[in-house]
Amino acid sequence: MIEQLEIDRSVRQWLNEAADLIQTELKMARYQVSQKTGPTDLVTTVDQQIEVFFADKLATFYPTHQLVAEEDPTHKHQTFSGVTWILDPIDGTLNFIQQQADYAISLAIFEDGVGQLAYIFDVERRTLYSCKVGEGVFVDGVQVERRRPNPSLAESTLIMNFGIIAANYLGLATAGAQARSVRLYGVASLEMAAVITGRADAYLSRHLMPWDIAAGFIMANELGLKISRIDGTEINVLKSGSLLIASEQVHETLLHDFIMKN
Ligand code: 2AM
Ligand code: CA
Ligand code: CA
Ligand code: CA
Repeated sequence: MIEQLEIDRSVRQWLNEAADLIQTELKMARYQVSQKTGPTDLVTTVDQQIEVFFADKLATFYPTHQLVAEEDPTHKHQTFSGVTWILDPIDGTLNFIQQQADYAISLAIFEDGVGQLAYIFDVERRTLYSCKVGEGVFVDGVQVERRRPNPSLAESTLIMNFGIIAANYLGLATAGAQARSVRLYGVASLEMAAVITGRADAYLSRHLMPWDIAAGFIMANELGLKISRIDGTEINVLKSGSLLIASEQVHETLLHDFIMKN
């Protein structure tokens, strides 16, 4: 078994250092932006610096642990044996660049494929969502209730991507019109955190990567929330794909009354 307590202490310190680094770069406007696959797929020098920061920490303190992360092609380990850290150095890069808010560091630690530790750090708010498996999910040290409201669709707030809404993909925009409200933040980890803490009842996205979902996946399972692909199938965190995370009744309604019928 990994030393949960020791790793947790280190990670919390590193997240704070990383957040300081991000905010300093932002304040000094020192960072550069470049395109990856196209004009909406951007990376900044800060994304890369944060990934290097954690890669260096791992190499120094946990050299046998593997790193899976977004920006460096050498961080694309494909199996789950041993201890694997899954990192999104900045989730919500467009928000970081355009809004200087609503972006996060997302980090998950798996041992032989089993989630052990998870962190989503909302950098601008300095809000830390954290989970040691078996001990619950915490927001800045305050435990998230495991028992939660289980609202109907009509009483729910859904978070979904614009692509889903624009295409009425699988009837989900129709479902949104029947919900209480629809929101869209552009940062998958914090959108998952909204469902995890009960500020929203579902989040749906069509194309997410392992580092977008890994930390939220561990937290959702810890709380007994429903988490699957949009077609209801099981998630393999190391694979990219769609996401449907929701409280029980809304998950069921979206799946059976909309997704399966469209
Ligand atoms: P990123 O900022 O780390 O790239 C935006 O809706 C959310 O989806 C963000 O969390 C973003 O993560 C993620 N995402 C995953 N793949 C994406 C892609 N190809 N283009 C834009 N956002 C993507
Ligand atoms: Ca990206
Ligand atoms: Ca991301
Ligand atoms: Ca990212």
